[in-house]
Amino acid sequence: MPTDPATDSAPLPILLLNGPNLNTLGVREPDIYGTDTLADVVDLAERTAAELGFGLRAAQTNHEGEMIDWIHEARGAVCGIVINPAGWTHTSVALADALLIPEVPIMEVHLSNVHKREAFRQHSYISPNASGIIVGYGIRGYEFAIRRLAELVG
Ligand code: DHK
Repeated sequence: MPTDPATDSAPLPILLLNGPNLNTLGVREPDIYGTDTLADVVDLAERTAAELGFGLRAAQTNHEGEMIDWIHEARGAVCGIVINPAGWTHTSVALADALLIPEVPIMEVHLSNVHKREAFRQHSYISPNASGIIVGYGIRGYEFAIRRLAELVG
C-alpha cells in the first residue's frame, strides 16, 4: 500500500472526483440519477474508505481546467482516484490525458447505466485507462469503486 512520505505509515488517501452537474444530484433527472445528493455520495465514500483504513478527499467541479489541476496535484499525494467524469466522459481527451499523470489506479463510476442510454454516452475517453468501470448502480457504485481500489492498492 503506498504510504504518505510525511508519516511513512498512513496510507495515502483516496481521491474522489465528481464532474459537471453532479452538484445537483437529488434534483437533476431523479428518474435517471436517483434522489441521493452529492453530500450522500461523499458521506458513503468517506464511511467506506474509513472502514478500509483510508482517508478520502472529495471534490466536485463544473470547470474542466479546475478538475485537471486537481488531478495534476494528485500525483504523489493519493493512492488512487475514483472519478465520475459525468459529461466529460464522452468529450474530453484532456481529462483522459490528465488521468495518466498521477500514475495511480483509476476507477470510473457512472450512476446510470450509460449503455442503456443515448449512443453518445456509450463512448468513454476515460475507460481505456481505467482499472475498473462501474455503471448503473446509483451511488452504491462509489462504494464498490472504493472497495476495488482498496484491493488494488492494498
Ligand atoms: C453522469 C452524467 O452527468 C452524464 O453526462 C453521463 C453520468 C452519465 C452518470 O450516470 O453518472 O453520461
